[in-house]
Amino acid sequence: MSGLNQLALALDHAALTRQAVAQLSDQQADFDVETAYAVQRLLVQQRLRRGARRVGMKMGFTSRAKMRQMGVDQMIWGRLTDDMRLDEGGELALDRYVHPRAEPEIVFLLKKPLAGRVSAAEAMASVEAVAGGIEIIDSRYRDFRFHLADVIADNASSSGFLVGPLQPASTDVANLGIVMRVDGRVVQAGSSAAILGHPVRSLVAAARLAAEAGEPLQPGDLVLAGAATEAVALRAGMRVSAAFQSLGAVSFQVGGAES
Ligand code: OOG
Ligand code: MG
Repeated sequence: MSGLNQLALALDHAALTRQAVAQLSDQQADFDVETAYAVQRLLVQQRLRRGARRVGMKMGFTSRAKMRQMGVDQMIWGRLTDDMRLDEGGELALDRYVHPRAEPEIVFLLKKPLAGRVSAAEAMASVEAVAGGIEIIDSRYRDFRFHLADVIADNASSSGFLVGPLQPASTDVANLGIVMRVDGRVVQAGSSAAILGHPVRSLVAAARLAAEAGEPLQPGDLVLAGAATEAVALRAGMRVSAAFQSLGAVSFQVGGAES
């Protein structure tokens, strides 16, 4: 366990100091997915010890666009904590990250526990509200490059998130147009259908994976279903927005114009 803790501490340190590190799989030949999730758990435990609170989970690589962009072909998940949440319309401090990117997300807010193998109907019955959102991802690895196990250990690149206006759970999220803009210019466009064919399938998978990890989804948890489009690299001064058909829009400003 202490070896895994060392790896978790190295990633935690990288995040705190904004200094990218080498991929763990470069240092350990047998670094596999199971080991990587154990490291992720220890990494997030560090943050919980510093006072952060668990608020849900994020799914990753649930769309072809994301898999293609990052060269990874398997679904992954990570843990969300309250200190990762940014205010809608607020400012992102660029110097808190290594090389952050933004991507549009469909967000589920749960009103009931959801655990194990559930149907899409059961999953939707546990949803309190849905929303459009933006995830800030930031790899702690050099050049934002990694193999599957590396990104899992790094909490699936998760770094921040914004949640747009909450909409009734009855809102149909099957095939919603999504447009991401930087300074008013369209930089990504897609459909929520790109997320496993329907974002609820991501919630179904989240329920199973969270239960398998012994941390079943709870009322009040947020679940990010995974981006439907590629992520966009953030630069000082950018105004980033994501508009979702039926769900409304969410935006933020990239601050910290360093010279
Ligand atoms: C990993 C995170 C993937 C998504 O929405 O697919 C993800 C990464 O791209 O670095 O959050
Ligand atoms: Mg994401």
